[in-house]
Amino acid sequence: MILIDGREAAAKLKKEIAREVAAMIDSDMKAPHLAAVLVGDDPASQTYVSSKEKASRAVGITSSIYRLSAKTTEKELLDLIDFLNKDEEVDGFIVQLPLPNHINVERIINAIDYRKDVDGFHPMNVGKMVLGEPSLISATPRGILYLLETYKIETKGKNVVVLGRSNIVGTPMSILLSRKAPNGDATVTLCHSRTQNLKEITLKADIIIAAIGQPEFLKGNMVKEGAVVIDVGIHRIDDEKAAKGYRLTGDVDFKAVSKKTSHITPVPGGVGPMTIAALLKNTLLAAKK
Ligand code: L34
Repeated sequence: MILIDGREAAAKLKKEIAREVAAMIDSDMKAPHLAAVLVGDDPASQTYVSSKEKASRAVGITSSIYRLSAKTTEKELLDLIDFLNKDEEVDGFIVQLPLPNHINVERIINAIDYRKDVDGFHPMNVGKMVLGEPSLISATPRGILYLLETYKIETKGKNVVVLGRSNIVGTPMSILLSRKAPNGDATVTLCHSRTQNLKEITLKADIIIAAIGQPEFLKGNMVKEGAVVIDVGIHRIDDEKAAKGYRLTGDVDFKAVSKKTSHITPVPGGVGPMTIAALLKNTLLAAKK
């Protein structure tokens, strides 16, 4: 069993990004600038946004964070988006999800200038992605493609099962893997909460992408011998024995599933760091446009 090291793969990608940023600065361009908007005080979101800031700085990307209270109105958030759309200093920005319930996520995403939408969530980027046109691609699926490439995992002609149909991960992942492309050409089955006989389907998969949002959902008896498993889930489980009072687990029962896989991603240290590296890559692309 090969453990896919997301931290190592992310470090490699970040090194390439740092080189490109340095070259931009050498040719008298300004450094790319990524802004992040964080609404409320969800502890996990705070961790992810701080990691994004740290990673940006480490590769020479300028970073700024707009921290807003959980009581921020939709109008106030839309005004900030309008400001960031117009701010010539900012090449790309994200609005960290989830947002408080009183804010309509679609309306927020639609308000972002798609050229600055480094999350790749705007309908224009999603549409271009579906059509195979150059676009900003959602960071988590993009990061997973990098992981598969790095570990030379062939997708062409393989049976891939994607668990979960979210706009951010499951849906774009299923489209990207089925595209006519070097890291696509797979036969993809997208499974979700209404899927019947799930186990029969997952047992046929050469590659399983678990993005269903339920801790340890994928069990050992659902995976065939020699499969590749990518765990997108990240859950904080209360644990008195852990230093932080919680431990992290994914959507995969790692202990049982890893006994069967040829390759598997851990949580933490798998997909998470790649999401951040892919976001930096998108920021670089947005800055170069
Ligand atoms: N707008 N919202 C927007 N864009 C995104 O791309 C995200 N996502 C998801 C949640 N909301 C978002 C993230 O940033 C998930 N996500 C994310 C990013 C980084 C990590 C996990 C999720 C990460 O760094 N994970 C570490 C462990 C972090 C910890 O200690 O909690 C890991 O090794 O998996």
